[in-house]
Amino acid sequence: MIIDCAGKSLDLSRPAVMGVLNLTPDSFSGDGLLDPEAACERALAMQAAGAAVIDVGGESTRPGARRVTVAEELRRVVPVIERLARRVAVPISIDTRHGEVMRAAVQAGAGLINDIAALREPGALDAAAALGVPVILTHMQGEPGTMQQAPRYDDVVGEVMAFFDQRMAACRRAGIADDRVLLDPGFGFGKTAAHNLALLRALPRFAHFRRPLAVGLSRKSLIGDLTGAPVASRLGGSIALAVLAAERGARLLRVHDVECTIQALAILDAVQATGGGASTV
Ligand code: PT1
Repeated sequence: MIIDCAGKSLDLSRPAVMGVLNLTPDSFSGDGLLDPEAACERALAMQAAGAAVIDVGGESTRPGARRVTVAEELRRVVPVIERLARRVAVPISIDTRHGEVMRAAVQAGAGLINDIAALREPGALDAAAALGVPVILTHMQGEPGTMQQAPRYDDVVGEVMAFFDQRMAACRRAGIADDRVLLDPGFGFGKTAAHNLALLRALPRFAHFRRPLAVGLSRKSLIGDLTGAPVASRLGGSIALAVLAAERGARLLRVHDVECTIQALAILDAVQATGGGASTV
């Protein structure tokens, strides 16, 4: 399964890694960057480590994060995307909820839209339809500012699946065909640890949609909930979750620690024996 990202290919026939490039001073993971040159160096390092996509974001969406203005978001992401488009070979995705930022980012060289609001913000659906690039639709209950106050579901897996049906239908009506869509259950977006674990266990059921599954688990509070580890010490949990998600069918893993995740996925690939090598012994 190869996804065309405005002329650059993203091969999802096996699990691939999306490297996080935060351009926010308030990133939850503590790696937020603002200087465009430093951001570009970091993107090149993630590409060299094996990232198949670089995900550029100018607005933090971690629990409790505050909105920034569209002007501020544009100021953070556009100069970096322009630079990356010239220097990075892999596709660039834009992590935004705002149609105006999607348009400017794709104009600057982004080839994939990563929207944690699943194109529900005013103008986002039309912008994505007009831009013609693939879109990641993520499930979120509530808003980043308040989503972790009291997440509640009768059936978290069923409700996320119903949400995907609704959003894919909205996309189709707007002119975004199914083959441009990736789906993401939105770990940590209005979910307790029990909800996140239920979704992880149920990931194989999402094959029902016949679309590539993206997941973001890296350094999230789920790991803190399960282990007590603070955000700066969650590499082990992040790797475990990446492998467990890939084993259950996730094809795009959004991570901070690209090199370690690629190494872990190589082990999974060998054990699953899809890569030749030891498989014929
Ligand atoms: C994600 C994701 C994302 N996560 C996609 N994009 C974030 N497609 C940003 C916590 O519980 O999962 N998928 N873009 C970051 N958001 C969070 C959410 C960060 C929850 C931290 C937590 O700690």
